[in-house]
Amino acid sequence: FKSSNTLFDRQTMVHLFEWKWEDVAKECENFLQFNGYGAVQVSPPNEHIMIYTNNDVPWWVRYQPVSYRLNSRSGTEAQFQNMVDRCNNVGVRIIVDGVLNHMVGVGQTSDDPGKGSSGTASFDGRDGVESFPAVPYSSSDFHDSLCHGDIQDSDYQNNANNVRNCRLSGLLDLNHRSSYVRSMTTAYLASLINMGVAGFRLDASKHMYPEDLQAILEKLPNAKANIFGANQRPFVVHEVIDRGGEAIKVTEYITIGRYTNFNFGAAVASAIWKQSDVAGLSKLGPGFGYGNLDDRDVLNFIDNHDNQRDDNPYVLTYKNGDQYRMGNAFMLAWTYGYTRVMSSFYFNLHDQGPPNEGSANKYATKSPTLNPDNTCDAGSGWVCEHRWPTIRQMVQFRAACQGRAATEIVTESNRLAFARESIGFFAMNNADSEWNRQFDTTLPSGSYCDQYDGQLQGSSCTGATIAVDGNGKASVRVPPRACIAFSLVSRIGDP
Ligand code: ARE
Ligand code: CA
Repeated sequence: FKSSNTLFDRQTMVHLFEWKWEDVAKECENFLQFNGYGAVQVSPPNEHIMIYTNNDVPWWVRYQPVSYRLNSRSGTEAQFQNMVDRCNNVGVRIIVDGVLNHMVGVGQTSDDPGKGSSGTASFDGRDGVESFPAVPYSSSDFHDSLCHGDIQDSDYQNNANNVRNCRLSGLLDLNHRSSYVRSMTTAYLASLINMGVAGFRLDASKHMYPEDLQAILEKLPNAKANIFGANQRPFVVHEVIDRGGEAIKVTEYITIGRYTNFNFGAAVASAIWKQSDVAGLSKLGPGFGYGNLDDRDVLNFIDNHDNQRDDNPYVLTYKNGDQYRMGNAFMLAWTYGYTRVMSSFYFNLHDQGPPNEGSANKYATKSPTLNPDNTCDAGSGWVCEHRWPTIRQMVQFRAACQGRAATEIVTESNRLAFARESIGFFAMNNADSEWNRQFDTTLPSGSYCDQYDGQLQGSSCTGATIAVDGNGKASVRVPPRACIAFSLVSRIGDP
């Protein structure tokens, strides 16, 4: 379950958070395939509750399944299949956010009564009723007999069983020890694999026993051979938040896939905020601080849709502007793990949903629109970090450097540079003065275009150019609090 199932030179995925299937399909065709992106993590495709409040639909309705029918705010089953096919056709894979731990919340408010018929399926999630006829699940499929209440904050440190058997913020907790629940969840994931998806981000894996997940995952078919080749297992990344001090540890999940490495974004943010030194990031990999396991165990990212919404986030987000660019550039230049770029919509409030078309159109999700420079129009409400010039260039840099070690590592106070063995060179200067120095780039002689603040357009460069001599040496000026990146794909004058 570890292999990303992407094309060899496309080693980055993007989370197109809350995008509609039709828009994802277009993005694969028009942008992702040309910029080194290998896969898209999509929002949960399952049918979910709908809550209308303050002229909005909160984003998190997607995490409250009412059935496994593929009918969601992002589109219908037919639109989902069309997206999977069109993305696969251009070599971009679809990773589904699978919500298996729970169904809906018990519901306490008039906005959210916990029952109804939001899409095609009726359901009643009220405590003790717990009926989901379109799966079907009934009250005996939930954990109430083991724990009839919510996970408490202290359980995270002290009580692994409560974290797994009690309700995550009021969400009805399925019992995956039951062979019936296992067969329903396996069938859901299997149907997605048979539609051509490459794998899963499994939501809230921490809240399910690894042995139960293993039993579910072992029964899955291989990824479709006509797309992925023979005998390929689906990719699985477990959402397990473990930054140390937890009763449940990421090590419990590494035999059944990768885990979401929340320690990575925390380390990068602290270095860029100068709480530590970016020179230390030259050790960011297996064994760096707590929770950074092997390359093949981790999915690394700067921020995700949850921690970007924290009050005072401990990670960089799009709201940090240039510092966010630096963090992503480092992640994409560095060798560690499989990487994920976050793509957001603008928000002020935690619950705020994606841009919508208002009451007349039942708050349907809006499509992003583009500026002439191929970034997203902020007026459409979408941030599209994955289209920021620096980030899209660095994803191409990563694609070009795939399989190449980081060598010629140079560190100074608040500074770090390294080569990616005869393919690329990256320098990060987090000091307040210019970093002016000769480096061994390992690159063939030639003139290169900076991919951090520029790009190659035909044979001209919109940013700084760097001359590499016959010995691979170059004098590089890295502006304060910025980076320089160049690679064979930004060599000027190449045919
Ligand atoms: C919503 C309302 C709640 C209401 C509930 C039920 O906000 O007030 O009680 O519905 O009616 C998302 C939102 C939730 C939302 C939920 C369902 O974030 O606000 O609840 O959808 O609609 C823990 C888990 C981790 C989880 C995070 C958020 O371990 O798995 O909390 N992350 C995933 C998704 C979320 C999603 C869910 C799970 C639920 O990425 O987007 O929730 O499907 C420590 C611990 C962590 C813990 C963290 C936060 O760091 O180590 O384990 O994460 O604190 O509590
Ligand atoms: Ca559980």
